[in-house]
Amino acid sequence: MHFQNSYMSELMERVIKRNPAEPEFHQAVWEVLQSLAPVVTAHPKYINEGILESLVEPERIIKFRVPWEDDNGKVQINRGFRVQFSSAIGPYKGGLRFHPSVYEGIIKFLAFEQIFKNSLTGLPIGGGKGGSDFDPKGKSDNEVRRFCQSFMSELFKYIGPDTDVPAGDIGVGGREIGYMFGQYKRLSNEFTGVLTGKGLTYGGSLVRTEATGYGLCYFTDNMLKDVGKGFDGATVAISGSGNVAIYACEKATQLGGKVVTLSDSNGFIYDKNGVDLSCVKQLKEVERKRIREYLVSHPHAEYYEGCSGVWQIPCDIALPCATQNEIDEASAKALVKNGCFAVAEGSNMSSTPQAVEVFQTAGVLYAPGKAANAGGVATSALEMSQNSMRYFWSFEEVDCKLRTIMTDLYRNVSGAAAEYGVPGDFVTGANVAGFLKVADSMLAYGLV
Ligand code: NDP
Ligand code: 2IT
Repeated sequence: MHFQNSYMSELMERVIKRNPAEPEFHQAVWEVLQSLAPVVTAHPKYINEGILESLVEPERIIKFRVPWEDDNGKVQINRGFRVQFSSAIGPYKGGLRFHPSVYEGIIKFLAFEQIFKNSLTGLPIGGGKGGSDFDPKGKSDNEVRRFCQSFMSELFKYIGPDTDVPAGDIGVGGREIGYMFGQYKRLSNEFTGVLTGKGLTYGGSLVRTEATGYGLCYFTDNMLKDVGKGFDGATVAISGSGNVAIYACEKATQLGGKVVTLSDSNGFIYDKNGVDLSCVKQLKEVERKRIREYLVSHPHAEYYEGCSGVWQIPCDIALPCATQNEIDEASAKALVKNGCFAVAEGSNMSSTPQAVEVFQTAGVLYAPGKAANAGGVATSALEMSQNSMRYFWSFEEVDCKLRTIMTDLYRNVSGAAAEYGVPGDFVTGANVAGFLKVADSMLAYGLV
């Protein structure tokens, strides 16, 4: 983690010291600070007013015990978190992740990235994230319900439609949001848009389910068009087989691409004929089975154990949609060697810093998650708008707004990269454009 700028270097050291043993958070902060050096050099006010020191310190961290009873009557204890990182431009907004790997450092990195992502959407939403080390895998519906109700019994004290609006992320989909919304409504005696990703019968928005994956493809399509390319006829490798991966696969296919891979934490499938998405939806959304089961009805496809092998499959476009740091340097080199010309991140911080360097050095179009996957949270903000208006837009209306948001976002990011002398560097573009709106709001408030 080297910096040209000594102020940035000292700030990074301070972040590492004050947040020990949180490598994902350090990585996320480092990536932003190294992009911002030219901005603070041109505008010393951000340093003089302490904006960067404020920005790396969450406004509030909530950490709590979540007791629940399993189907055998045994008491289980998990940890719950909500990191309310920045409310500079709107209520804290960001998903909840339920996964055994969750600890404070993961939630902090996600909440930090969310500040810039949410700013890039152009909508009035601040940055937050939460979750638990609860593992929904293998749990019965009743166990998931008891966990979600207990989680919300504590979290409800700290959130609200104008304060903090959580949503889904890994391990949190429609079922979990339903249980949590029901519990919030009971405890607060209010029917408000306190969560997004709600079911369509109780205040959810059309397109929210599809939004992250669709938005990822809209962003990628804009990025490709700028260099005279497109999805049409391209071979696409996608990792993951959850919410983001499924709808990225759907839209990439609609745009003329052929998606040949999907994965889960056990392994990946390779279907050279193009993935049969209706089968994957049935397996993953309805039956909650493993991706290897795809071969039962598609025996011509191949299945390999382990996740990282998915990046060895030759492709033109790679869309990582599983989890952080899923593309390391070796995987990045394999992608480049096999002729991949574009990587756009559906997952947050999909690539290690070494992998990003490989892509940028090789001239691969590379879009970081905080820009490319912003369609999910943007549509959450549209859900909030509809809830505030007590109104409901059609699928076409929301999809059209999402498409416009992703096109504007791409232009904004690409314009900021060009303005700061690094055209095509979407990491710098996203960090700079996301930062300026938040930082200028903080300046307006005075001491923050
Ligand atoms: P889901 O829980 O629906 O799906 C997650 C997928 O990724 C599953 O296939 C899962 O496999 C796999 N996965 C999760 N953790 C790991 C791991 N440690 N190693 C390998 N594979 C793993 O989550 P989403 O699709 O919602 O989220 C995917 C990514 O997209 C995350 O990084 C999330 O932060 C990001 N994102 C999500 C948004 C949303 O709206 N949902 C918005 C923007 C970004 P398995 O089933 O085996 O665990
Ligand atoms: O990472 C993300 O942007 C999300 N998980 C979605 C957040 C949201 O509030 O919709």
